[in-house]
Amino acid sequence: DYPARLNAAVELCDRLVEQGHGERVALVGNGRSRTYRELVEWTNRLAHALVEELGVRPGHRVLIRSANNPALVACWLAATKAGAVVINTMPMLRAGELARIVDKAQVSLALCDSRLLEELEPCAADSDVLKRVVAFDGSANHDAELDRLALDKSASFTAVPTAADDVALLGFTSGTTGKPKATVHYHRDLLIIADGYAREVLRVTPDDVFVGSPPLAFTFGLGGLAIFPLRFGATAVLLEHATPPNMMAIIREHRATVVLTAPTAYRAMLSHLEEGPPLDSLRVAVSAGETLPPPIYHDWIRSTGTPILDGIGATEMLHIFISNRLDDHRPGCTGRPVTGYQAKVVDEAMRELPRGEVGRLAVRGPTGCRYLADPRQRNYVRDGWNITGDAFTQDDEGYFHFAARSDDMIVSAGYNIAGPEVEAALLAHESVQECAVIGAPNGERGQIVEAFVVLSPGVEPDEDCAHRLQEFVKQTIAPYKYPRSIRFVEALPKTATGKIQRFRLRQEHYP
Ligand code: 3SK
Repeated sequence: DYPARLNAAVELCDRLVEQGHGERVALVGNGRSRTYRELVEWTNRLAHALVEELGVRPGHRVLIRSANNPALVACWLAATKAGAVVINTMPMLRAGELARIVDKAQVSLALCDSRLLEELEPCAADSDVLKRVVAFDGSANHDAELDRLALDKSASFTAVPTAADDVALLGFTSGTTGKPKATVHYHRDLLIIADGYAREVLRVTPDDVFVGSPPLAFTFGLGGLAIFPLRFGATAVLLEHATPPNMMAIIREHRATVVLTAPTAYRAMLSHLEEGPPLDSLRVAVSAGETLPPPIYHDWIRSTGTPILDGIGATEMLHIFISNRLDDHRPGCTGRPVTGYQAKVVDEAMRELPRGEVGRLAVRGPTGCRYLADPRQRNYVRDGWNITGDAFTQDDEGYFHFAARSDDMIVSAGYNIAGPEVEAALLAHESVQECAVIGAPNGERGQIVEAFVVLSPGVEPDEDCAHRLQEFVKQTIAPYKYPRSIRFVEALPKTATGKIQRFRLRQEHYP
């Protein structure tokens, strides 16, 4: 239950000071720590600058462009306090991609880390809607335009008393298909994901220290590295370059308790684990974005002694809606719905399938799914259920198991083969660093399983190796699933958030 009027930014910083957390560290990044009290004062000065100097009014769309750092969080909270609708964007986006976002979201003001102006300025020059780009200093020196505008402003600010269901955030998703959609989220939604998933599944307390790799521009990162710690008076350590070695260094230095990242990064961390002291401050690892292969699940628990919780989320739903639990986690299993969410496995006609059968995963819950002015709403949302792009099964005990992205299901000689299952089998081989499996057209079998494999350092990409991997897969899963074709590649195509884009492999190799 939330009051009819609430401003999420107030609940995520001012409220914590009222609750006595004022002197606790809220954010660490770029060599500095900020307490909750400092964060409130910082966001209030910025909010004054936004309203008084830059003319921000409730409902205005404000784009933020930055890597993960405290200044980004401060700008997001300040714009939210001013009643604006925020669009956080990935630092690696190019002018053309930014232009599509500006246009779709009707962005009138952009706040940009001064180191990232290059791609945004041409986009603003060509835009009819984007009136102003204002730089802030993400590196904590505070000498960019926005910092100067905020400098002499009051440290108190009365936040706009937004309604709980006023729009606070637009999350852009390209999914794995490459056609971006904007998803609409209310002030209330930002609190629901903390009061649901973070409280129930992660059991966050003020003593927690969060670290991780997802960009704050991706709602996985915004939730996991800003909303969750701030809601509970905990600490977030923000890294502009969250490589696996950097994350490990931060876990050790700041005694981090919660880490959030994707399976590939866990795999990389595991391979460096021996090189330093144990990661013994951790109490939980969150894996999402891609399904967690069982070998990584087992190795992580064996090597660190901490649970690794696989879960599935979506920008459409804001955050994770099915998850394993601290006291109930299983390999190769995505878990059960987070309280407040319902999930089912359906066929094309939205009929619920019997347990054990593979179908489309549908989810509904308090945080989604609403697309901004997009005719695809009709395809993806039916009777309030969001039809995800994933194929799942539900077992007799009610647990959900990932089968494939719906478009990753391979049909070969009448067999339905889930590409990710073959990937998991390949990944269990020490020679395989990363891989992606697609269906390749084949005259005889309709499709054959084809694997694109990035080999571990030092392994020769020859026929012998391909043969070894094929035999290994046949020994691991049903032999008909083995990759009849293996291509060795240097890297795999990925989205900005690190999801493997199998559709691009299909397009490139089988146009
Ligand atoms: O897995 C995802 O794609 C995701 C998206 C948004 C929020 C959280 C997650 C895990």
